[in-house]
Amino acid sequence: MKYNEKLQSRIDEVAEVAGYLWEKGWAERNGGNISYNITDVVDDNIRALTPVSEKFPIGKPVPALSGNYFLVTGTGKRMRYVHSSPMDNASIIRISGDGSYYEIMAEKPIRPTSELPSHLMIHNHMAEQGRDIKSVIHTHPIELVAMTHNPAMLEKDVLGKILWSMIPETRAFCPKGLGIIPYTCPGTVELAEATVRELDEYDIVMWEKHGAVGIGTDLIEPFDMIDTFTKSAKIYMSAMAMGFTPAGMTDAQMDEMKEKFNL
Ligand code: 2HA
Ligand code: ZN
Repeated sequence: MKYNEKLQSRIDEVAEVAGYLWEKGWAERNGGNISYNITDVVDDNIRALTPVSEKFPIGKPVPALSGNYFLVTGTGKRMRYVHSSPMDNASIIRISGDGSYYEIMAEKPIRPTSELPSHLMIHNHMAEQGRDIKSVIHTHPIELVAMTHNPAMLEKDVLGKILWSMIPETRAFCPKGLGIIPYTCPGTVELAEATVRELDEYDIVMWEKHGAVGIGTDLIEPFDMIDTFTKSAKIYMSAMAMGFTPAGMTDAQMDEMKEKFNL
C-alpha cells in the first residue's frame, strides 16, 4: 500500500527504532512492542478503508481515543522483522466511536501486541490530560531489567537516583526520572493501570523483572531516554566489575545541574 509522506515517515520511524531494539539485544524473539498514534496524518485513502478484521473488544474502554488510528506492532512479531518489513509485522487499527472496540484497517489482519491494554490505556490517559503523547514503547533493556532484580533498588527513587548520578546527561535528558512498578503479570489491565499512574510522575517506568516503558511526542524521544538510562546502568555495572561501588555525582552536583538546566 502507498501511504502519504507523513504517515510513511511514522512507519519509517517505527522501523528505525525496531532495528535499534534488536541491535541492542533488547528484543529477544518477540520481546517488546510499539504503538504510534497516526490520527493526525491519516488521509481520506485510509479513512475510506474497510476493516480487514472483526471488531475486537477493548477490555477497558478508551473514550478519549474515539475514532483514533494507531500503528501497532503485532503480537508474536519480531522487532528485527518490524525493522526490515514493518507492514508485515505491524498493522493500523481504528478505535470505535465509543472507545469500546477496535478494528484492523490495514494492511494485513495482524493482531496487535499482547500489551495493547497498557498501550491504549496510556494513550487514553494522556489524551484526557491534554498531553501531546503519540508513541508508547515497551522493551527489555538487559542492564535495567537486571537492576530490578535487586530488592533494594525497587524502593521509590532509589534506582532512578543512582542512574541520574552516573553521568550528568541522564539527569538533563530524563529530568523526571525512573518509576518502578512491582512485578505484575504481562498484558494485564492491572499492569496498565499501574503504568498509567507512574507515567504521570516519571519519564520512564520499569516493570520489575520485565522491561521499560516510555512515551513521547515521537518515538525517538522515549527510545533515547531508555538508552540514556541504560548508559548509566552500564557505567554502574562497569564500576562494580572493576571492584568498586561508583561514587556517583554528589547531591550538590546534581542540584547545580538542576538549577543550571532548569530541570
Ligand atoms: O511483546 O514484550 O511484554 C512481548 C512482550 C510482552
Ligand atoms: Zn515485555
